[in-house]
Amino acid sequence: GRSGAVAAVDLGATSGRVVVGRVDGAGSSARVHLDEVARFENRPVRTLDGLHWSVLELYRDAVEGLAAAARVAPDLAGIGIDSWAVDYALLRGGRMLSTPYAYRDERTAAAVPRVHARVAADELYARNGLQHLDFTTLFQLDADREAGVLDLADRLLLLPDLLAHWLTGAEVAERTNASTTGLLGVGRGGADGAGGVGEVAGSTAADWDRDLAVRLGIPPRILPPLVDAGTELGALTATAARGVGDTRARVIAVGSHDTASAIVSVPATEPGFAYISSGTWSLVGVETERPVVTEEARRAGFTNEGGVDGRTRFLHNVMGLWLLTESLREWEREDGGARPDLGALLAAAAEVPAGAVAEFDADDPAFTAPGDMPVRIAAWLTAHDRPVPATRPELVRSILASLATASARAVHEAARLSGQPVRVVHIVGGGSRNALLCQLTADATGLPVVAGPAEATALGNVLVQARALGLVHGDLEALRALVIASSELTTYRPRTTH
Ligand code: LFR
Repeated sequence: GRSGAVAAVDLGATSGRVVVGRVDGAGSSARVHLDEVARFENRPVRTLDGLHWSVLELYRDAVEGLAAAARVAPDLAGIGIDSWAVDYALLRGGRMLSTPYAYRDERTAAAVPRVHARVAADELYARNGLQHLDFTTLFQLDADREAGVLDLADRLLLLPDLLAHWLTGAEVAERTNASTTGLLGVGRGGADGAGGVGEVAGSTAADWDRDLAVRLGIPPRILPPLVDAGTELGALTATAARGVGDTRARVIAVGSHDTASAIVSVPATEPGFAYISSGTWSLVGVETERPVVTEEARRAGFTNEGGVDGRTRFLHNVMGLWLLTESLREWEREDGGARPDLGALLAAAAEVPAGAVAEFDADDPAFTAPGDMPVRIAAWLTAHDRPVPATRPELVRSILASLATASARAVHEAARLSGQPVRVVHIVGGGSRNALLCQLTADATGLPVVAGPAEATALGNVLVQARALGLVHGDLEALRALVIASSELTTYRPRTTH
C-alpha cells in the first residue's frame, strides 16, 4: 500500500500537542504508531471583559509543532486539527474582530433566558438535539449580538476551522464541531443511505438551521459552508509554509470536535458498548445510527452530537477531571507554587475505604466556572448535609467516586433512552490512565471497563486523515480494528464487595 505520515494538532483545554501518526504494514498486520513531537500549554487569559483563549499563541505553538512534525516526517502528507467544541472567532474581511472567549466565561448566564424567551428549550431540542449547556455557541452568540459585535461580523469560524483557515485560507465549518453550536439541524442522522466510507448522503447530512439563526438575531451570512470529516481543505499558503517549512502536506478536515475524534478510536467492533471519553470532561454515552430526540432524552440532559461518518454521539456531559485539575491548581497556589504530587495523592486516595467519604453531584453546573474548586465542593457537601473530606486524598477520592457515580448513571440512562443494551464500558482518553477512576467506574456501573487508548483523540484525528489519503481503508469498524491491534488495553472487573 501507500506509505506516509500525518500530523494531528490536538488542542485541549489545558494543553495542546502535535502528534505524528504513521501506518505500517497492510491488511490485518497493519498497525498505527503515534509519536508526540510537540506539547505546549494552553492557559486562558482573564481580561476586563472576560475569560479568553490566547488563540494567537495556540496558532504559533501549533505551527512550531507542525514544523517539528515536518522535520521528523519528510513524507508528511496530511495535517488535521481538533479542539474542544463550541468556541469560535468572529471575522470581518478576514480580520479577527476580537479575542475569542473561553466557554467557561460567565457572560452567557444572562444570554440563556433571552434566547429561551425567543425559542423555548423544548423547541430548541427538537431542532438541534443538544443537551442544555449554558456555553453552547448560540448562547455565546447572543451575548455578541447584545454587545453589537454580530453586526460587524461576516464570518464565524470554530477554533479548529480558524487554525485551518490561517494555514490554508479555506473558510469552512467541519460538521462534527458545527453540531455543537446549536445552529445545526439535528436532521435524521447520516448513517442510513450513506453511500461509501466517509461519505454522508447529501439528503440526510445535517445543515445549518438558518431559520433558527434568523429568529435569534444571528445573521446567517456568518455561517460558513459545511464539510464532512475527511474533506481535503488545501495546501499551506505561502505565509504558513514559511512557518511550517518544506512540506507537501495538505490540511484535511478531521472530526474537529475532539470528542468526535476520540470516539473514532473506541476499541470496539461489536454493538453493545458505552464509552466514556475521559479528560477535562467525561463524555458518557453510546453511538447510534440516528438521533434520539425524545422529551425523556431532553430531560435527562442527553445530547445528539454529530459523529464521523454520520454516526450520532448520544451522550451526556459529566464534569470530568476538571474537578481534579482545578483542585490541584488551587493546592499549588496554596503551597506557594509547588506542584502537588498527583501520583502520591492518587495512591493515598486508593487507600481510603469505599464509602468512607461523601459524594457530591458531579453533574452540578456550580462546578463549571474556574477557581476555588475544593471550597466549592465543600460548600456543596455542607449545603446537602454531608461531611466534608478532611484531607486532600479524601477529597480526591470523593471527586473520583462522584465522577464514577455520575458516569454510571449516564451509561445506564444512555442504554435506556437509546434502547441499546450496554455490556461493556470503554474509557478512552487521559482518564483511562487513572486506575482508581477506572476501577470505581467498573464498580459503579457493575460492568467490565476496558481502559485505553489514552491518546484516543490524536489517534482518531490521524485515522480519519490516513483514510482520506488512502493509507487505510474501510468503515469506522475497520478503523477501530486497527486501534485494537495497535493499543494496549486494560480490563477492570466490577468488585462485588465494597
Ligand atoms: C471535551 C469537549 C466536550 C465539550 C466541551 C466544551 O474536550 O469538547 O465534548 O462539551 O469540551 O467544548
